[in-house]
Amino acid sequence: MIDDTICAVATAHGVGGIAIVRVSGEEALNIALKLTNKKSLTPRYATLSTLKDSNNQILDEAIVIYFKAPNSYTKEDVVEFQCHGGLMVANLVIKEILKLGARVAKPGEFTKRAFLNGRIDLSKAEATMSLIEAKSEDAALILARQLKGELKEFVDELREKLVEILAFIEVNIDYAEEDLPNSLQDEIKQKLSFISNKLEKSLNISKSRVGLIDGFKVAIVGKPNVGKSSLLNSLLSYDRAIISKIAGTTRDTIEESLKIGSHLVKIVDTAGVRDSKDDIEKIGIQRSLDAIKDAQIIIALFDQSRAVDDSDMKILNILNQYRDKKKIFVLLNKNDLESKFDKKKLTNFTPISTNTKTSQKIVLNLLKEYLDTQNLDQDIMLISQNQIGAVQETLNAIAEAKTNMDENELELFAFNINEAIESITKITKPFQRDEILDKMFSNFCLGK
Ligand SMILES: Nc1nc2c(ncn2[C@@H]2O[C@H](COP(=O)(O)OP(=O)(O)OP(=O)(O)O)[C@@H](O)[C@H]2O)c(=O)[nH]1
Ligand SMILES: [Mg+2]
Repeated sequence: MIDDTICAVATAHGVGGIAIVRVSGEEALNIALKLTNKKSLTPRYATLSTLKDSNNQILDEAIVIYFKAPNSYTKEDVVEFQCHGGLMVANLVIKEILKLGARVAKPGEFTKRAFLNGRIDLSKAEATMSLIEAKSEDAALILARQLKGELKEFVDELREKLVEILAFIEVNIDYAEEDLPNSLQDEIKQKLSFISNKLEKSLNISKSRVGLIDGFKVAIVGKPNVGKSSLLNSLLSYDRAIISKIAGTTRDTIEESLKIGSHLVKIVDTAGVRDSKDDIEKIGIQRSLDAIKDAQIIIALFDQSRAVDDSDMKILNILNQYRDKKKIFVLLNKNDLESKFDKKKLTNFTPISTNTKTSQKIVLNLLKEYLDTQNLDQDIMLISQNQIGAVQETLNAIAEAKTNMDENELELFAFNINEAIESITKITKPFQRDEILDKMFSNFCLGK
């Protein structure tokens, strides 16, 4: 039972026009009445009011709004004070509220209460948290859809199907003398495949599109001196990386963020990949390989003014290794110089001819075109490790259930389906211990 009253500044902690102080709990209204010196506050009405402390000292002129339980963010009585901006005034008001019996809220505690009081499910709570930190329009749009309950509906629908299967099988465990007829087994297995296909699809989409939320990683790779850093600089429109004609100039990966249309990308310039005996260069090259592994998009550069060599072939091997897993763009750079490069070596890829002067526009267009196709509205995205883990567990339980069905182990089958139901429910209503919830909600920001 939650019986204490919490308060916090709910707006960003910086300079701004207004600062909102939020109070939630049984004492919220009482505290507001004392601060405003009023007898009552009409729910959902904005009232301009002078806030005074117990010594009748004026703290601020504020807009006060009372949200009567259960029609509030937390389902408790909530009062919000829109104070004049800057933290000084808000802190004075908070100090007085503390004297009147509230305590300072922990990060995410308002949202935690909303969850515990059953106003939102966990998928919405997680979306709220991420939305606060959303860095791109893509992310904001996906999260807004989760806030509307899209993921919850998806989970509820699949959960219901699992519950039906469980109910059916439990009846049959009790009554069936013999094994389940094959036709029934097939029907159940089909239903399970329908569920696991849907889950697998959303898992794969979420993996391939993590970039929509966190920003896509784009790695610029190639052997030394092909013009990788020159490309980074032209994409960023400023001289971020050192460029020189000495091969091996970039020693460490350089990562910078860039907005392309509604998308956020992190561009990583890497050390040129070649066989090297230099210890530091070797570390740099290992980092280049790690960056390639991490990225969803690879821009591979080749220098067409030089003949293909072993280092180019090394890069080509790496590209072939990731061909099905990542989006790869191949650029034949330095096309302002005479060509000595044998294009036939680049089988499997369609190289685009560039030089430092033309590549900015070409690459930005390629990236934008590709990223625009990634934000498909109809797909259900998973946005957190909690959600991805829950779907993975559900899939494992369903796979085991199918095996047990094949072996006619109906008791075990029922056990697996139960597990699947519990796992998928973790996305919306986890039956987890307090400390796990505490950990999740403490990632929230203060006042939310
Ligand atoms: N002619 C010509 N020169 C270029 C072009 N792009 C880059 N260069 C030159 O090539 C040299 C190497 O460029 P960088 O951008 O430092 O190459 P890099 O791939 O980052 O090299 P490392 O950091 O050593 O791996 C510099 O002298 C650039 O001015 C191009 O399109 N045409
Ligand atoms: Mg470089």
